[in-house]
Amino acid sequence: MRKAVTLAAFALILAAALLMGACGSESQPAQVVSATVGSPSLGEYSLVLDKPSIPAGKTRFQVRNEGLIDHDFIVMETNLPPNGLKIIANKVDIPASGREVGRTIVILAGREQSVTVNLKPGKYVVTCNIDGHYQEGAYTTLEVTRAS
Ligand SMILES: [Cu+2]
Repeated sequence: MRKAVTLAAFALILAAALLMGACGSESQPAQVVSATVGSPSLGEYSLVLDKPSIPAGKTRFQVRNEGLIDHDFIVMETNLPPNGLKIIANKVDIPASGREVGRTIVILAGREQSVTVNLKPGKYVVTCNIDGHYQEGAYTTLEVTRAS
């Protein structure tokens, strides 16, 4: 009996500790944006987000490559028009085009990766930067608004 009470008390303390951890500022949950590159319906060189506009803050991009070839995913803050990024050696010249805030490594066909970034309000372009893919249309815009 005494042992059961001790166990119950221990479980309560553990639950309280877990709850406190979950509410701590360091474990602030990220909002999630789903990205699809190489969608079969939109084409191998398509990149779409499930939301065109999100509030500022910690954001996890969950990127799925539904194509038949490799792709990657770069998040860049830029005031250039999305179809007007600078090109060097058949790829987007990231430093000349804006400020990179995050990227995945190469995502193999059929695989998924995530990248978590802290986004400030502004205009962003997300693009695949495998040779020639941006020029084929594998990019889209993201607007980040002030968090309410
Ligand atoms: Cu690509």
